[in-house]
Amino acid sequence: MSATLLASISRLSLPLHQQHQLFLKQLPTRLQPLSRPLFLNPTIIARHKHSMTPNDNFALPVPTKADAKVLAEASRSTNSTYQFLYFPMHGRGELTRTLLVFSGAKWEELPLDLSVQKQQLPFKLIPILYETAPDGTILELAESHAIERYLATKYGLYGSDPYSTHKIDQIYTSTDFANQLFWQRVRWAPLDQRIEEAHKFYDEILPPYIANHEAQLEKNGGNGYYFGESITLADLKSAHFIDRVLFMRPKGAKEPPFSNEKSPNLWKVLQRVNGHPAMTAWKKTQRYRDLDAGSLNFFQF
Ligand SMILES: N[C@@H](CCC(=O)N[C@@H](CS)C(=O)NCC(=O)O)C(=O)O
Repeated sequence: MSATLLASISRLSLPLHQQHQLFLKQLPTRLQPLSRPLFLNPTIIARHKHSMTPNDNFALPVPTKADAKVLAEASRSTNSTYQFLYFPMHGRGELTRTLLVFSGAKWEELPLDLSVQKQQLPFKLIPILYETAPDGTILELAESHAIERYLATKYGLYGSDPYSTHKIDQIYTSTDFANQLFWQRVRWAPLDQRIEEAHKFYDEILPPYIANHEAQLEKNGGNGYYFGESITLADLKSAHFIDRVLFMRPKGAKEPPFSNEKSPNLWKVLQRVNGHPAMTAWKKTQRYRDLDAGSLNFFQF
């Protein structure tokens, strides 16, 4: 038996978070620092194998082939169950997991092995969400933003008319733009430039973002919601962004300018979202902590 095979088998008998840590330790040093997007790095992908139990099989649900009416009907169900395929870290899966938690739906993670599963995925990328409606119809949902908007629509977090949906989408898109800059400039920065890049991000990118969003929130009375008196996709998106910027502060970097003093309205949004009972419970789970550890390890924070 080859040494590589032996190493893989012994890794599979470990709890998921330890498998992930081990996986990261085993990465060839030439791939570090991680300064290129994951999807450009097939060697990482091929080696990013892990499973929930040693006996997992990696077969994916088979989407139902049916006419549009049947699929449309299935998509209207608010009583569906879900299976989610993504890496054991937050990344592009974070908001989908949160939406599943908020919806109160039954959901689980699927074991991941892209070397087996990739070719079956519509865009050959994850995250992917499989929805099973009560009549057994299986829908395959791809592209993180499209999945998020789909779930938000289904569970009443995405406005009730085209204009209110558009207003929520403005916030979502504006925050997404800032978030993408955070990924490109800070998360993927070469390790020796990360603090400098983080400071530039805090000093140059965040102040106009904060000023604009504080003003938007002020229009709603500064009550900690972008719109009305309840959480929408806009609040979830911005709260996640702030949460990640605070969580993924490079060691040795100064504090990002998100606080009660520096961004009071955004801070309230963060408190509203993190203080929601579903979110509080989710953040306390071992799974959530494992995802935190997965993100920190993967990005070497
Ligand atoms: N636009 C896609 C991007 C998805 C994407 O880049 N996924 C990465 C992980 S975050 C992936 O699947 N990488 C695996 C690969 O490239 O083989 C989305 O938002 O869902």
